[in-house]
Amino acid sequence: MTDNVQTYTIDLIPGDGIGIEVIPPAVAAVNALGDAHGFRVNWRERPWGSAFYRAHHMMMPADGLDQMADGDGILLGAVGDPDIADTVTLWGLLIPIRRRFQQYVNLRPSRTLPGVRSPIGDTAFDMMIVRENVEGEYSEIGGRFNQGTREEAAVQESVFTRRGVSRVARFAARLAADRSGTIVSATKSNGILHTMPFWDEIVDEVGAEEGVAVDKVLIDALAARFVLRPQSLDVVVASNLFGDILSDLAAALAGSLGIAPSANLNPEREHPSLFEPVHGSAPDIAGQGVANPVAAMWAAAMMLDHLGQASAARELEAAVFAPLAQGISTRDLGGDCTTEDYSAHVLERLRRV
Ligand code: GGG
Repeated sequence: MTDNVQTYTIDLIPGDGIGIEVIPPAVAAVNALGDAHGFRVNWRERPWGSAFYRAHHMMMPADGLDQMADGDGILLGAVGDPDIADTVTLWGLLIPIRRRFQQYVNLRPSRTLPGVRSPIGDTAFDMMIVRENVEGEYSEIGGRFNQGTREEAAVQESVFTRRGVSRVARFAARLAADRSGTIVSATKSNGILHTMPFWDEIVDEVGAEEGVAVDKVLIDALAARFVLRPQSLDVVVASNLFGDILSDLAAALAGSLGIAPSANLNPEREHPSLFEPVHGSAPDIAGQGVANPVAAMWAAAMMLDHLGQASAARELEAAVFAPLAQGISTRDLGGDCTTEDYSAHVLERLRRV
């Protein structure tokens, strides 16, 4: 028998380390919201990652991407294992997903939250980092030469295309048009001779077309500005590598990497988008049950927004942040909650709404 309940198919990849610990509470929260808001999620469990690699010498099945192509989204925990090269784990799972599904925007919100102490004191900020996600410095072009000799060398090429830069800049500009009207663009066009001046030119063109101001800032000065004046930042657009670094910095300034979510978006919705905490597998705390579930739950809220369930997303955000405001937190934020304790507080709030 079929019913008319809106059903979403989501591929679930807990992955490695603390990913396996923070994804179940995110799923429980989405299921609870589905009951209240009249939607359902068909979770397709994908036990892919480093354990799969040990058994099969690959991070996911050869047809793994095909298996997910008809889904409405992907929720991922973390990728990385201390005994397997990061190049194998990342390039065997997360990066192929981002590329095949043209998830060219990696949207990383970062803001100070009530109850969370920032290492820079009381300065409140609220920014959106728009990271280019499928090209740039993350490239397969290059190689190692003359290995084992005194002439040993490594070459790594960056790839910036007009299409790639303009589409991510346009996403950032349209986001800024609804916010401060300015995009801050991370560059290094004084030292990087070809790609960064190209990036600057295109971001300027797109900014003018979209009617927003463009503030180009050298990445070194921008890193300092993140620490000294984060409140002066709203929408930041950056290349793959710069965006990755800046978003970890922003998360640390907001209080912890454990609270930073991200959405790997295919804005045209031709392919599934992927939602994940910014943090990795954290092998130093994996298996102890102390990981912070906030980032994974917030990422699930971003997924609900993308699916068109905005009111459920707002409810989830409110429930995830509320315990923090009452001084309830996990170890990374100075509290004593386990992952399970903190998740129970969130789920209790969702039940009360
Ligand atoms: N939560 C996803 C994860 O495990 N990320 C690990 C990582 O190193 N990502 C690198 C990247 O986003 O480029």
